[in-house]
Amino acid sequence: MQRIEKSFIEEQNQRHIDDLNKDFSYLGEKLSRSGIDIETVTAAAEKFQIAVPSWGTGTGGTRFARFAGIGEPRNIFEKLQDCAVINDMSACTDSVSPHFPWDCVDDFSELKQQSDELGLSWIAVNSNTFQDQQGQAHSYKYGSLSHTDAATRQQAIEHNLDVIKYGQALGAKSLTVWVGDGSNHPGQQHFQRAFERYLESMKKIYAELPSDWEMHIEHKMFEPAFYSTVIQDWGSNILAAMELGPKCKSLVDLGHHAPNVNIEMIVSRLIQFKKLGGFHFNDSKYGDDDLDSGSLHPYQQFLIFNELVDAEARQQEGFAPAYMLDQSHNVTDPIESLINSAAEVQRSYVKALLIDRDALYGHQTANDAIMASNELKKAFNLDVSPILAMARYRAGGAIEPIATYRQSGYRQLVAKSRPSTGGNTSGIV
Ligand code: PSV
Ligand code: MN
Repeated sequence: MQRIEKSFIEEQNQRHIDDLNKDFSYLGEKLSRSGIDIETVTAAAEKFQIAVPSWGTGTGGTRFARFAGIGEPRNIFEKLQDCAVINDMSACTDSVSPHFPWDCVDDFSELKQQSDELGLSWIAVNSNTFQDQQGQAHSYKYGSLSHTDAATRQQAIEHNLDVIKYGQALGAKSLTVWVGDGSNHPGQQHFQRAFERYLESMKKIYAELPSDWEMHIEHKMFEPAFYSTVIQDWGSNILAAMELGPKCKSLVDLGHHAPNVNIEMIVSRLIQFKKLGGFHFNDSKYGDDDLDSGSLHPYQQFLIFNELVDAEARQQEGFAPAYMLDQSHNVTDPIESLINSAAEVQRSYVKALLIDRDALYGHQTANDAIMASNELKKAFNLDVSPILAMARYRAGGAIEPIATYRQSGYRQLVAKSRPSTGGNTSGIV
């Protein structure tokens, strides 16, 4: 199986290591003046991991068109191969989140064996009741878990139970449920009844959850339904999670809120009530754009990590969110976007670690708004790239991941054995 050889990565690293050592020691000296030990921060950066979505490795598209890239993965085995390359470069993406039935295989033990060999694990299996699958008896056109028809709801429940089984075979520990259920016309759906039916279905799935598993509910304001969605916002989400029980938590996809919503405050609320299950990181300008993490709103991402690191520092009970990317790469090589995005999320984490929390709490207590804001800005404005590069280098990754990946010629090599998937289809992945 095509990989980028360790020796090649090392060879490329040798070209950058002297510069990195200089930048790292300069930054270390600068941070030490603020009482921060760069080694402690670098060790934390090395531990940081974020999962890659299997569906993000293929070129994405919109409902208008999809323009295929070369050498796109055609199945979960090839997606996994690309995920290994992403992890070899970034050294912070050692797990993959699969989506079913997209990633269904006949033999899950073969898939597990391949992921083990590649040093990758599985996290958060995703069910799909927002599309009809070939040969299924009942259509999801008017909903799935909240459908008015009991047989359709039952079919959606059974699919989720199957997904749990696939996840168990792969060693995953959580199920993420996002439904496209909702309505396009005022009056089309009885809000309360639809939510009741959803809860009734979810209770049946929750009851079958393995004892060491969690269930994560993902809310989304619109799309594919454009007037209302059953799990529209974090309010409906946390209500459902509370109704279902302690193993059910909320998952925050950054692109699933109204513009300008204060996502970091939602994150704080979920942390406080032990309901933060995980994240789908991405960036957006208008809606669920699924752009690369940190490409538009790095400060917002940093403010979210301010909340996360604060919870970590306070050792908040029940705090262990799963970090995942969920993006659609329409004009870039998905491998490059995923490497960059993982590093951008890691960057937000590292910057949040630099915040002087005692000073911040002091400014908050003294109601000193300017100093509180400056305390955050001080950390945000620091360029922590040498810490990220050193963490990668020490973990066996690439100091310059994009350059190394391009230099390896991986995409051109796999293109030889992966025929084009075709460009003229529309499609959201
Ligand atoms: C829905 O927009 C979503 O964010 C959910 O996480 C889905 O599983 C994924 O995208 C599908 O692309
Ligand atoms: Mn998502």
